[in-house]
Parts: sequence; C-alpha cells; structure tokens
Amino acid sequence: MEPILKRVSETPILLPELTSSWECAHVFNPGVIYHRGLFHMFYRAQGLDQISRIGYAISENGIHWNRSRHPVLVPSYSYEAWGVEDPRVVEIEGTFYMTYTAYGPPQGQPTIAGGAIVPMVARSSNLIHWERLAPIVHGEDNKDHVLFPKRLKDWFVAVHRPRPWIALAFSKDLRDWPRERMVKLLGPRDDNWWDNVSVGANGVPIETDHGWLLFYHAYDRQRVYRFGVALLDLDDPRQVRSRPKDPVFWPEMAWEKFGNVPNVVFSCANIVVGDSVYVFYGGADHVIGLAVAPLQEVIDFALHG
Ligand code: BMA
Repeated sequence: MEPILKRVSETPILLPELTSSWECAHVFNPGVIYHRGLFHMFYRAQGLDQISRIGYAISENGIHWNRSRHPVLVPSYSYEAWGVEDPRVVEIEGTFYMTYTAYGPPQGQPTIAGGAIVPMVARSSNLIHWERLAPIVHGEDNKDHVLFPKRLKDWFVAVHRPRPWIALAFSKDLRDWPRERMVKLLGPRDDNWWDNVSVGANGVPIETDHGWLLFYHAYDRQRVYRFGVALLDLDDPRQVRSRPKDPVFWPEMAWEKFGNVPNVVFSCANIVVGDSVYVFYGGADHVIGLAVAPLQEVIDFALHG
C-alpha cells in the first residue's frame, strides 16, 4: 500500500536549532496558516529545560523557513508551567485563533501524561501577540482540539478529544463551551488494524463540496501513529458521512521511526494552497516534515477508500 500523502523530500523541513537554548532539543507538531502569500508556522519546541514553547517561522514555499529567534508563546501561568504544546491555527472572520495544549502540575486527577492538561483557545490580530481566552474543558485528559474555520448557525465549533474519542463542542463566544452540547464524533475501531486504540484530530477541518474533510491521527497497540481522513456533513458536522478503512500516511523514514518518541507522525496542520493539501507534521517528536497531495485525490479516497 502507498500513502496518499507524498513527502516533499527525503529530509525534514525544520530541525532543532542547536545554538538556541529553547529549541535545541526538539521541534515538532506545528500549526501552519497560509495568509496573503506566506506560510506562517507555529511549532512546538523544546530546549535545555525540556519545556515546550511555541516558535514562529515564515516561508514563501512551505519548504524553506525563516525562524524568529524568540518564541511567540511561552508558559505564563501555573497551569502551563510544564509547557505549551501542539498549536493549531485558524482565521475566523478576520481574527486568528490558536488552540494549544497547556501542560502543568497535576490538579486533581492526573492524566495519562502525569500532569494536568488544559485545551486552551487564544486569539491574535497579528499572529505574534496572543491573548488567552479560555479552555474548552477543565479537569480531564482532553487535547487535540481545533476550531472549524467558520461559525455554523452562529456557533463556533471545535473538535476536541475526551480520550479516546474525537468529539465536537459548540460555543457562542469561544469562552463558554456548554457540556450538554458536546457530542462524540468518532472513536477508535476495535477491529481495525491501525486506529484501534486512540484517535484525535489533526488540523483545521477543510470545507469541500462533499463535506468537511477531517484529517485525524490514531495509534495502534504498538503505539504507531498514522493519519486517516473522514468526511463530516457540511450542515451538521455531527454526522460522519464516510470514514475509509485505511490510513493516508504513516512513519516510513528513519526520522519518523526514531527520535524522541519512536514511530510517530503527528500533525496539527493540513492546509489547502492551490489544488493541494499541505500536511505539516512532527517526525518522532523531534523534527518537522511536509507531505502533500492533490486535494481531489484525498477527497476521492475519503469518499471511496
Ligand atoms: C500525544 C500528543 C503529541 C505527541 C504524541 C506522540 O499525546 O499530544 O504531543 O506528538 O503524543 O508522542
């Protein structure tokens, strides 16, 4: 089987910066937005203290990047003292939003990662200064959250992940996300070879004629991470219209199989530029890669497998 997404090169497109104290160890799991002819990347970085910060880089082609010497988001509150992680970025009605995972000392019930996890939403008018709004939920192992690029019937819609499911949440103001409106969307498939343990969303869902195209990640009992796709109803994304059996991408290169965490491809960005989808991803929680496919091919696969 061949993956639908094709790597743009044999090598990663971004590596740790060995001269930097905050990003010398790992760079991974970037959120990317294409705005006025430039790619803007927000990437998770770890350095000497192993705490995640969000770095910023820009590019004309998505392959060669100019990075800022300083991170754009750093831990600023106790609930994120251990790191700000896995940013996903979207523009809605002229404002930019970043959803990221705040990681900090345990508060009540510890999560699978040991500390407390808070799925945060922040906003910006210039992509550099980020104002924290509120978390989608409190007190549970919930991350992999990302906003739809537009309001649906006046509601902001978020995909999130109350382990091991992907779910939807709705908000009028991006601060209050009523529990009673949350619905499960798709879960692990016990009998399927690659997405049988846990699933979570990748980047911002893509609006297509056939529905919302959702890229997601999953892992199996060997903890190999792969990507899949699903189509959600355009008017009512709580309805899953199709979900092929097989994945669209998986670890194959040495730098995806070996690094900080083995056998991981993990994506927070699937953006459409021209006729293609650009999927930026972390390889083995250590470097950043890029894989691309014609959007139409991904839609055909999502519809027919
Ligand atoms: C998950 C994520 C990522 C990471 C992955 C693999 O929990 O939140 O940050 O890439 O684990 O280690």
